[in-house]
Amino acid sequence: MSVKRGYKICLVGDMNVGKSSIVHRFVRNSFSEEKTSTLAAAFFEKELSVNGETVKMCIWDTAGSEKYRSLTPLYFRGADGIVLVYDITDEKSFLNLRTEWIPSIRMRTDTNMALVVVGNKLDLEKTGRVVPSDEARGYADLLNAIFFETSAKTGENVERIFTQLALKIRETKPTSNEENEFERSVIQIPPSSLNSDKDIPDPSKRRRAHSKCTC
Ligand SMILES: Nc1nc2c(ncn2[C@@H]2O[C@H](COP(=O)(O)OP(=O)(O)OP(=O)(O)O)[C@@H](O)[C@H]2O)c(=O)[nH]1
Ligand SMILES: [Mg+2]
Repeated sequence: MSVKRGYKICLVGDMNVGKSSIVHRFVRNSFSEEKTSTLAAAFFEKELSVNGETVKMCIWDTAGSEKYRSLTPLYFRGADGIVLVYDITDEKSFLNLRTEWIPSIRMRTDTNMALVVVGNKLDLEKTGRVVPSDEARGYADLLNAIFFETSAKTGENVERIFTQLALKIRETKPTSNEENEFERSVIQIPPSSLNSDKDIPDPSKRRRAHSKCTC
């Protein structure tokens, strides 16, 4: 089956909410209890079959750390879909979607951006939940976003984030990222930012390294 579309997806949210764990579960079907904070961003690819069509998901897993906050928009600009992650056991991470992440996204992307709100660490529901499902679902509805609660630890609902997002992108952008739109979403990092931290990956170089990616 040939790959026809590539969708650029970006995960954002506070530190430790489980963005990398969600991506690792989705791409490698693995999970680690260890805390390994992402430096700036990490890139992953995975093909998905959506309604009989193969779609390549090109995923930027960004860092939640304040240190990299000013760089995150460089990764979600030009994205086809954004996954906003909070931790159901950490109220601040949910409040920050409203006060920080959504305003930052709204300032820099078009209002039709396909969004998913994800409450992660569902396996801790019985002992640690502080964000009620209804409240988070209500907020997602206001944003016209898809809503899931997930556990990267058990894998619950993780794949559904990406399949539902791919379907939503296809509905809203039926011709998004065909081969001839390859250059559309090249990310430019200002040289001044690159000089400030050697750990920061240059997304445009990364894209060249993954030259088969169509997004
Ligand atoms: N119980 C439980 N722990 C999780 C889950 N997802 C992630 N964790 C743990 O939460 C911690 C942080 O996970 P990460 O995936 O590194 O979080 P992150 O959002 O990528 O963090 P930054 O890269 O710093 O922004 C790790 O110790 C994970 O093992 C989950 O679904 N359930
Ligand atoms: Mg991470």
